[in-house]
Amino acid sequence: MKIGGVAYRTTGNDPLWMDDFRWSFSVPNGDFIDGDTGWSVKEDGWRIVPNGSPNPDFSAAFYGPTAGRIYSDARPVLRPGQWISASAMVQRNSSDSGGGVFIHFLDANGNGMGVARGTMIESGIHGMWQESTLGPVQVPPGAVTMVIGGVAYTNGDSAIVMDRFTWQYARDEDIPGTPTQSPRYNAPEAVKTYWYDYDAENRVTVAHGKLVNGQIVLGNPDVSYGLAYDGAGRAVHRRFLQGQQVMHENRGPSGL
Ligand SMILES: [Ca+2]
Repeated sequence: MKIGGVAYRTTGNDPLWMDDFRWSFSVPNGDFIDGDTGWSVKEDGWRIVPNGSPNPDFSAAFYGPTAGRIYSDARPVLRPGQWISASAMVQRNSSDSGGGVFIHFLDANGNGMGVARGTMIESGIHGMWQESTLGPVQVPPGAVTMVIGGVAYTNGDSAIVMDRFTWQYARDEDIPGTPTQSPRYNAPEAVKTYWYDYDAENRVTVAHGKLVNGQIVLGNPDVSYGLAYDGAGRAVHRRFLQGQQVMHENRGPSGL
């Protein structure tokens, strides 16, 4: 698909501005259409349950008794300084209950680097779907990935139901001219999966790699690269992935 803007003017010289075009896409199984998959971590009281019209598939439901969170398994790669938005639908079915979307930002070791909270849905007609929205918020320094989830509380009379988790962030697919099939930025990726390889002199030869068939190979090009050294121990050759292809880059001794 394409996104664009249309404008018209009939008089005057003042400019008409458009900016910040965005579109949302689903968190992997963010609508629970595949059932209880992709949401491994659930605090007590959360279950993936069948849900009726107008949402004839599964939803995440929190039965209480107090408060709890559910977390998506997806770990997209983020770019420093980029802006993130997210949303989720919330259905309240009793008083004294609420629910909303949140995002936790993580560094390369899985440590929390910040939390962004969406609007809490805490009022309105029982049974009506309402949208909890988050952001735009900027990725905090040091964060390389994020976790999306839902938080809910209820007095226990009936469940808070959440569904249709979406987010917005820049991916390779969004850059004109790059392959659109790549799932790299939307594939579930576990925290702490980066692998490093070293040569006999304990110098890094693969950074932020991944383990494939027992071998440490290049991973996501945003963070992963390989290095080779000259006789003086200077890193003079760098390689990284572009799509599925390994790219090579020779640098002078002062180039790295
Ligand atoms: Ca659903």
